[in-house]
Amino acid sequence: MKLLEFPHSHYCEKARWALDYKGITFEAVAIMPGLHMRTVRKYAPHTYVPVLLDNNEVVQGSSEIINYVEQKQVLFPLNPAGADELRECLELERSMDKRLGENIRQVLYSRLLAYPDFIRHCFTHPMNRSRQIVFSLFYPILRNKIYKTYVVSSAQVEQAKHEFDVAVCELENRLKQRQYLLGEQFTRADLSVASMLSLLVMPPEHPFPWQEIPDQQTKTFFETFQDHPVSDWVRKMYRDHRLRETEHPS
Ligand SMILES: N[C@@H](CCC(=O)N[C@@H](CS)C(=O)NCC(=O)O)C(=O)O
Repeated sequence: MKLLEFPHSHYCEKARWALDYKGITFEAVAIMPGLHMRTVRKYAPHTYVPVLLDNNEVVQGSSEIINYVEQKQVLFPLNPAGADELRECLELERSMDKRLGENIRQVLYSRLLAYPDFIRHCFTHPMNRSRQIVFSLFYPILRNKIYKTYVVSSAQVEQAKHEFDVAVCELENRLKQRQYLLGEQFTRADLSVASMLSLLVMPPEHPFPWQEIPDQQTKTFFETFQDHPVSDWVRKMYRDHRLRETEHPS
């Protein structure tokens, strides 16, 4: 089984975590941004990753990958048992993927695209040297494209920051009296939310080697978030549930 990915993407982390949690062995394959469109479109209708390739099956998107592994491996369920809880869980996942995931991506790219070496590391650290050189050569074009797609304007970045803060505040309130987002058990909602916030918190169990943040404003934003109760919760989710395949109780 192969997972086509951008290593630092929080949506890819969500898919990796689900696969690891289920004890499913897979090979993560980092693909070149820009050229990824052709690679991914060979298999799937849209251009985004993660994409899971399992013999003839192609599954695109982090939530779809969770649906797929949930059917393939019924042990260690990520869906809650009841129909109402499942509905609520899926809605929370969908909403937080957008409100946390899309907004934090916009905020981070708005600052970090100015640091080519840092961005090269994010996309290409598992690739060989020649592919890293290709990345650097094409970076000016790629930077433009990422900016237009994900950053857009400083007004929209401000809006993204606001929406992100509101979503985090909601999570903080929700987690005041409980350990998990729904019920008494770890579910895909916890896995998704913790993944969406993983870049900010960088728990030690996260498999991506993050480099020192090169931008002071972003660094301060990261530092401020470290003491947040939601950060503590993300660290706990990773500590307790980010099992690797080899660590799974059989
Ligand atoms: N809804 C999708 C979103 C995935 C997504 O936005 N992936 C981004 C990387 S963070 C991507 O591949 N962008 C490139 C593209 O869309 O061509 C999911 O949950 O997997």
